[in-house]
Amino acid sequence: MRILILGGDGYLGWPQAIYLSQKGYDVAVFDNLARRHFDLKHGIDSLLPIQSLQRRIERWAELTGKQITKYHGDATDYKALAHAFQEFEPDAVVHFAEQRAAPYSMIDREHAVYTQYNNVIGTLNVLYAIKEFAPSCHLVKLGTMGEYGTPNIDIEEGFIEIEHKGRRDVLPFPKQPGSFYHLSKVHDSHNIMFCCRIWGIRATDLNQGVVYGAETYETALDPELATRFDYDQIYGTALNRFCIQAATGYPLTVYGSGNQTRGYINIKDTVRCIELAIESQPASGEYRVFNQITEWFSINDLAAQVERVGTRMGLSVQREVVSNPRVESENHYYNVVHTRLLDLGLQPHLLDDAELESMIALTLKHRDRIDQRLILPTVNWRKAENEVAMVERIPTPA
Ligand code: NAD
Ligand code: USQ
Repeated sequence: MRILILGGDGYLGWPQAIYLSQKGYDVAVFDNLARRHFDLKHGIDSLLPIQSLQRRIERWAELTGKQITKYHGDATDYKALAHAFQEFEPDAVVHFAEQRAAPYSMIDREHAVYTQYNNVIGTLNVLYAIKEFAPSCHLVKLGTMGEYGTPNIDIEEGFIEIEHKGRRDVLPFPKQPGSFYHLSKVHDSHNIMFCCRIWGIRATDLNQGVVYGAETYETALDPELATRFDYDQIYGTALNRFCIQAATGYPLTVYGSGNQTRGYINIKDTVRCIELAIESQPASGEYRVFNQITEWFSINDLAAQVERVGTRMGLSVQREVVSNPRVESENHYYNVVHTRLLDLGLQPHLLDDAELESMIALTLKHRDRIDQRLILPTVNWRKAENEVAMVERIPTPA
């Protein structure tokens, strides 16, 4: 099968590309390098040194003899996307190519508009490209668990059966997202479901939880195959940040009460979930939703685990309560149905001490690259205009 990976230079897209290539799929990656531009502009960097996309692809070919096709393009540019679809003729397209940081989308109007334009228009273009050039191509789209928010009932897998005034229906699960970024995913989901209905497109919307981990089996084959590992206040996610904080003696940044609970998944499971989605193609016109998590934790649970493992490794790990910059429920019910990927054969890598130890050890190895000035959050959900300069003012690490 021919798989086109949009956003194939990112944290998840690159490991996905080499995972599928290793499995014998014919892979192409498409990316506008927006993340690399963001890093350059704001003086931030991945904890693990990463090679250019060109060099990564060359190194992969040197090591395995397998070729990956590269397209430099922007998903909001229909011509560029159309070219990739026409030339590569994908059987499935895996769509990672979005602005994915909630804090970024909450900086100010400009960043909110960029996020929603980039994500919603990019996805709309992908839907049109499938319709026009590859009508039987399966869209595997990265959604997010945050589309659902934190309702006081179990979160079902995309749909909920409702009885209302004596009548019954199965309807999309209510959405209560918590940032302009998470909202962009909700808008995408609606557009995808609509296009499945009107054009017969086949799609899988993967509502993925927070991903953690620095390596997959393929990226660990060679340092030049490493994927990015973000720890800054904009792109770094909770557990990844806690590991680098433990490694540098920075207090763990628990926002608010720390009782916020989220679904989590190891990056090694992400790549497998996408393969499972690709292998189990939906029918024409079918819109499927899978909840792509393997377990859930509160922020306090995560902090406690990092404290315990870090202390055992001889580190002095402390916790700091940071006034929550986000508007989010800090004490809430959380129970998520997530059986569809397990039914397809997912065997989860659950978070254990060995995994945490290897993440902390990896960050210790690259400790010199950590710039502590990037850690503390300055983007506040309550302000319409955060100082954009808060990112731009950060000096480039020496
Ligand atoms: P990332 O920022 O590391 O990678 C995204 C890639 O897409 C980048 O290489 C970027 O340059 C590219 N890109 C962005 N907009 C583009 C456009 N318009 N055209 C072409 N390329 C574009 O993010 P990631 O962590 O790899 O996330 C990938 C996807 O998975 C995103 O859609 C994200 O919302 C979703 N997701 C991520 C997580 C997580 O914890 N990382 C969790 C759930 C869902
Ligand atoms: N948090 C802390 N301390 C930190 C960072 C975060 O307490 O230093 C808290 C946040 O307040 C929030 C939770 O941790 O309650 C998760 O925040 P996060 O930054 O780890 O993740 P989030 O902003 O939700 O976004 C990430 C990815 C996004 C993906 C999403 C999955 O960046 O692309 O869509 O996880 S989900 O949350 O399930 O929607």
